Amino acid sequence: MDSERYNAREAEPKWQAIWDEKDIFRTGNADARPKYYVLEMFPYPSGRIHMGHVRNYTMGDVIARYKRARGFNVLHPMGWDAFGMPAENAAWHNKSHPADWTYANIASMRTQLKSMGLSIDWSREIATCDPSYYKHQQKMFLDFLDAGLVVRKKSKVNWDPLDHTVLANEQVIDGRGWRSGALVEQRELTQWFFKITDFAEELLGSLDTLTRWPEKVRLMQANWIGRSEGLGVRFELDPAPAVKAREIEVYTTRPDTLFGAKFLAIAADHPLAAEAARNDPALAAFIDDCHHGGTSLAAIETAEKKGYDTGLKARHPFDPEWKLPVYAANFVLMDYGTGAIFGCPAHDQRDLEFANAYGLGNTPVVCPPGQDPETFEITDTAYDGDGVLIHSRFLDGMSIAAAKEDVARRLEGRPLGNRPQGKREVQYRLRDWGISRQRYWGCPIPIIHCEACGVVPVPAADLPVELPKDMSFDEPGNPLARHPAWKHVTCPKCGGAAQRETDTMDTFVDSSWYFARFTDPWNEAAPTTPEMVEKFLPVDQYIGGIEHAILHLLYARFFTRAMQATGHVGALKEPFAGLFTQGMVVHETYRDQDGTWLYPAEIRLSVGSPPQAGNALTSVKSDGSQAVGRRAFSISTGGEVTIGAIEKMSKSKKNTVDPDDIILAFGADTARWYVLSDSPPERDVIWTEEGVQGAAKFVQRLWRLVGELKGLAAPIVTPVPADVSAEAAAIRRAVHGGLIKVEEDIERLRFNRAVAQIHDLANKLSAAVGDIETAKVAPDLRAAFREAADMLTLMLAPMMPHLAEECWAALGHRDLAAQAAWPSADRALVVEDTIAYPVQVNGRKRADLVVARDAGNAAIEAAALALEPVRRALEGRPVKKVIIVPQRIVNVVG
Ligand code: ANZ
Ligand code: ZN
Repeated sequence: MDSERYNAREAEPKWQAIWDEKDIFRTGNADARPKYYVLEMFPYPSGRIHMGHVRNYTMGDVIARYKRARGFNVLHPMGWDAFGMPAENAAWHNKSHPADWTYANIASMRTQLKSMGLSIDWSREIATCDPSYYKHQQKMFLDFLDAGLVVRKKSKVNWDPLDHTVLANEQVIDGRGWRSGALVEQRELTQWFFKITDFAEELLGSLDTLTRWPEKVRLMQANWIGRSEGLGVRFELDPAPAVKAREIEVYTTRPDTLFGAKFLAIAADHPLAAEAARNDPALAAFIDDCHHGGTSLAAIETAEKKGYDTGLKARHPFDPEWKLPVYAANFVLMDYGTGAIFGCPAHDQRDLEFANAYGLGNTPVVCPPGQDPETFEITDTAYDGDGVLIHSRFLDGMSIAAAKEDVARRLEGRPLGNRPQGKREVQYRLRDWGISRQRYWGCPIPIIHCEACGVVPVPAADLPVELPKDMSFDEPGNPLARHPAWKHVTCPKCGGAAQRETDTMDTFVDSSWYFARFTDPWNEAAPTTPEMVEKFLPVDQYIGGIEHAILHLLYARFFTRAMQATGHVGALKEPFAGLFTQGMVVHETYRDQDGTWLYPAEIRLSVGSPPQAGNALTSVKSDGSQAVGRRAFSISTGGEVTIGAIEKMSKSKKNTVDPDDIILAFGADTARWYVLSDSPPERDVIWTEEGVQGAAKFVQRLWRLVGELKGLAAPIVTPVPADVSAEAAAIRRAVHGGLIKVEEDIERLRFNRAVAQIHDLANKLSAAVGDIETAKVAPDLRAAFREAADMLTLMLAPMMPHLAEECWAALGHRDLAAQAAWPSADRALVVEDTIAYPVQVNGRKRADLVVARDAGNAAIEAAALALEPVRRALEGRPVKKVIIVPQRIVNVVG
């Protein structure tokens, strides 16, 4: 065995077929063992898997295999997030049908994933574009509607006038549609919304319970939900002929700065602005102008601050003689707070930019610590830090908190009309989730519009509302709305002619509950089987990219609550108990003399040190030339190629490697091993040719080592005798010590360290094997080698499952490594039998003392005093006292 090379290309498909045939990764819903649910974010079927998938799914698979070996009933399913724009775009370009395109992609990606040797229960596979999946989603939509969790309302959307479609905020680039390039308009459309805001407080509060989530992700969600505590303040308006209203209500989180107010501003869509614009064409034009450009917060925040003076005047709440101008302004959003603000330029950057543009001045009212109130000035940068109130009459000298409280109390206690002038309020940035998309390739919204009856839900018995197959994609806009027949139906209520809703659901809806469907994907009658949801959920370990930190993870948390309210998930609250966000796979870039990008497969490298992993992107110089003496040449022309920066693998820069090529050349185990090694899993890992070669070599080395161990080993099931020689004890200590560390590292998802432990153990065992003369291996040593070979193989198994099977079989086992129990480490073996004490003389450390762990105090004292450095330090003085702190330290007082 030790002379042959391990042939991954033969071994891997062989073992995959055996696992398949024995169906060993199927998870029993009736299995009574404790469950463990490990899930990687399911892929979009784009056509081919990429290295990011390889890393993601390998991590999940290591956990799945490890937990299975530890006796858990592991659920490790896979599915496809299969609706979405790319299929429709492909249909547009290739005249193919989105369904054909999608299912063909799924088939090839499934084959690819299988070639990685993932331990997945494929019997639970789901595709969100399948009517057998989306029918349940439609049912839940109707249940949510019944429960008041779905509403239909008007909202502002990004409208692309050329493509006739709504665009997501991400699809608006510099105010233009990403595909058409047309200037985007804001339109009011009636859309369907999920009422995620009903759960704002709950979604925020429960973040504290997610102790196994990255702090960063919890913070991002908290900011997104954006709870703010402030005051609603009503300002009296001077009577003006143009408008009927006599007041404006603003929302402020800084009532303490009221004496620094310089203006009021209302949103362009504020009813007052519309009213004032009736007699003011210039204001009307300004409002119209505000409707161009995106609706996203980012778009608004970066836009130049523009306003228009409405001519209205508002009275300061604490000084009726003090009149503030009222502007319509582009940076005030209608759907936050009251759609109106008072502007305090000294302490708010947006207000300052605005005031500087319109010559409104500023008065600082909070003085930073250490500044002189007489001279403190604001010019270009607003001050939003802590300090003491100044220029603020009765608030002068107060802290910000005290001033806020004082203003709130005064305004709450004072009527304006028949209500108090101020009211404490809590606001959230979170908005209801608009799910309507004017697209074909999504889950149809199960609604019928009838002239007589209005909005009518599709009866549950008529679900699914299936997408029509005969489609044409040759015009822009929503293909479903153009279909000649599909939308025409009879009203389920009155039997009259009616029309289907032609919008489909946002694809984020599809991914908001798939993890629950996996617990019982066979249930045809209902979306879930609540007992199974309660049995398997929450997901114990969820793994995916940080890019989903907010949307997907927040939507899924909302959906779980909505499903709970409608009886679909039992008592489940949070879907994901543990979350891990993995880093990217990055690679050098290559360019030839003409500046054309080249694939790694198109170049040949000359020797030199490859870039080091660890802190990937940050450690690379701006030109990317971090590696030393390394040169690259084009294989086709032989010309030298410039090695560029290390970046996220992307098709545009051609710095990708194809998982298929890697698996074909080196085997899946090598690819798996490599993506786990080198970098902590949350950091980026640099893919290099040298690195993958190194991993491939290590596979061969392990194979040889197990062969050598086998040559020296006792037959199977030879227990190691209780009393063994020092040599055998050392081997056992290395193996059991390594096992304990690998265990800890996998439990804590420190896969790179688990890999390093196995390297370390392999070195120790190679050394032990090298020292042996085969002829005279004593029985205890043979037993220790047997144990070492078996345990090393099982330790490898979660990471390199195919190699492990091959070794396991070669070692004479009849069962599968994938089904073997995790070896149990004997901790007693690892405890060293000696211990080192630092020895201090009068408080200064003078020496180290190595004694037997079980040495008594008298023996320790005698040994310590006999040490040469200790005697020297005592300089002949008598010893007054020796204090021994067991297992810790020896103190000599002299
Ligand atoms: C006066 C003030 C003075 C403000 C100051 C800030 C600093 P958060 O924390 O996000 O809730 N604001 C209120 N409604 C707005 C809207 N519809 N569009 C744009 N801005 C709006 O922010 C609340 C603050 O954002 C409010 O407090 C208000 O400006 C502004 F030194 O009021 B503040
Ligand atoms: Zn009707």
